[in-house]
Amino acid sequence: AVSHWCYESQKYEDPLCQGPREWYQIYATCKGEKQSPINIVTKNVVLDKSLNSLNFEGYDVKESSAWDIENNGHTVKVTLDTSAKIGGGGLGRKYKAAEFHFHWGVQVGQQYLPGSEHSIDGEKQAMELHIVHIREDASDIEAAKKYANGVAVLAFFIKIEEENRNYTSLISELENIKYKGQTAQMEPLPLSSLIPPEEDLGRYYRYEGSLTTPDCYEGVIWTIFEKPIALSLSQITQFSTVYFDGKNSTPMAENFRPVQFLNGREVYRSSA
Ligand code: SG7
Ligand code: ZN
Repeated sequence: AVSHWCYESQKYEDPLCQGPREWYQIYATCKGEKQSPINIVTKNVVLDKSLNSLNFEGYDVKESSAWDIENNGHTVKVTLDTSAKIGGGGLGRKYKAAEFHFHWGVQVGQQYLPGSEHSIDGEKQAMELHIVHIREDASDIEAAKKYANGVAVLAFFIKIEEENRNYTSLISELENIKYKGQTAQMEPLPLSSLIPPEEDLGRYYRYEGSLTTPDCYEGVIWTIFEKPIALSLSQITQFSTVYFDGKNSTPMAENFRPVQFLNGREVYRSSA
């Protein structure tokens, strides 16, 4: 069989799959010089006063058509109709929201081993939400990848705290997409309900990186917010009730790429 990419956590089940350290064998860009995720070392971060607050357009609006939520064998992903947009914040142009998905860790006994992709001063969080945006003039992600800076991802850490009722309906769909390739329809939510209130967003970090999955396209403007989203531990552990593949496969967990070298890149921070 043709080899396929996987996360380290899948290698027990599928020893021949290509883990993060081997992705480059099938996707050469994955060994590029501008890869993601990274560890953000706060003492090296450069304050950039031109990084003003982002403008969120349509983030408060509920999309008119149902959301498709999918288990794509790597994550849980919701496809968006690109009516929500971001601009400002030093982005240079507007980007429209195409999809969002999550990366998470694993529960071991009483502990939750964090599964965020980015880290700050070596510290990872339980989960990370990625809202993937594409250039306004691109028809889809594939078209956006033809440009430099074709994609802008907003990243939010998710911390173990109190229950977040805004996530109830999304998490309740997970039982309908247990296996790879399954999709379900759900009532749309305003994107703003899934992230911290705009007035609490505070500081963000900015750097130039890549997609964190193959093909590892380099041309992603990353924005990483310091202010985390809160979910309860029981909400977080429900993400691992879906599987990487079919019945009897490994529960989806630790679906993150390890941090990559900066290779001289600067990481900037906003003043707010
Ligand atoms: C997830 O992460 C998916 C991918 C996404 C990838 O595996 O949500 O999305 C699709 C459309 O399959 O890839 C092109 C793209 O957005 C990488 O996204 S990430 O760098 O934000 N983690
Ligand atoms: Zn992601």
